[in-house]
Amino acid sequence: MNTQSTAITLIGVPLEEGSGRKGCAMGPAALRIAGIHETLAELGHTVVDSGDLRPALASDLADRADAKNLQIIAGFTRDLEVRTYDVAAAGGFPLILGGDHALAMGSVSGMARHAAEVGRPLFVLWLDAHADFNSPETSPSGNIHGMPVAFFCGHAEIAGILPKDRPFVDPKRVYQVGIRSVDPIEREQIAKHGVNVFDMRSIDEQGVGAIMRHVLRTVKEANGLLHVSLDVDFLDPDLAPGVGTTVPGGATFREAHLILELLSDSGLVSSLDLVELNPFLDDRGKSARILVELAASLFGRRILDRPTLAA
Ligand code: B3U
Ligand code: MN
Ligand code: MN
Repeated sequence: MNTQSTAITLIGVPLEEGSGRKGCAMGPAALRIAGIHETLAELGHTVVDSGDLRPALASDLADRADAKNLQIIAGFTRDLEVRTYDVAAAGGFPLILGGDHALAMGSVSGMARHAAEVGRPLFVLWLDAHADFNSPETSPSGNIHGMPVAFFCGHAEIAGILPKDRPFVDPKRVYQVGIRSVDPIEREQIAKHGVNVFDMRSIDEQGVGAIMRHVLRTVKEANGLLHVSLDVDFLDPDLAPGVGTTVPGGATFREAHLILELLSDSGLVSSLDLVELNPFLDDRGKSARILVELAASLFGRRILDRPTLAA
């Protein structure tokens, strides 16, 4: 990916109803103001901005207290699943501008449908302070942005959002990095289902280089596709304050860049979510700008040219 030109389609998802507070709906606008389109185009890629999703309410579903704003979120999920699938099936790279993390129910499900169609396994790299593996039964908040991983793995039963026959992601192909806030039942669930978790302690002990080389080797050996979902709260709050659920002790600027650079070198990444940016809580666009810088690292920006390190 670092040398070749990629056909990137930006998909704006102004969703905030999954997060329990307002502000993430301004995320796509802030990422555009921070120059996401221009930055990636300057790196030599073909970038098309397909605008923001404006889905209809899923009025066939009943709203419920244990999965808040279900009609709104299901509408976004359905539209984003189709949009993501269409871009990937046409050979493009879907880059989702969030929006809260509930949107990953749509983007990852769309990529899972594409992966199944081309006969390759889908892997997911979840860069987040949270495991997002709750279900309506286990969630302490009812906020759907804490449920997308369990949803796309088929373990959060929120019936009727997507067709019953959709493909699920195997939780053993989900790699979570940066985790430092997990609810008690969630902890049991991720262990039970075999999600691969590299918490902050793993990062401190092993370093992100070793972790990423392990993940990338696994994806490569399986000839997999890799979807990356980057939650702003993966980063340390000093670096990126523009998020509703800051958790101290997050990834540093250099750790985050190294991850994106190694992903870029691998050429394995098929799709990306940038999520949970809340411009209302940000400090003069700082967090939006960092997300754009990280996307630039994924799409080939380098301090210096260097030979690709063997995995
Ligand atoms: N695990 C908690 C909190 C949370 C999850 N994701 C975020 N916050 N951003 C929950 O409500 O599920
Ligand atoms: Mn998240
Ligand atoms: Mn999070």
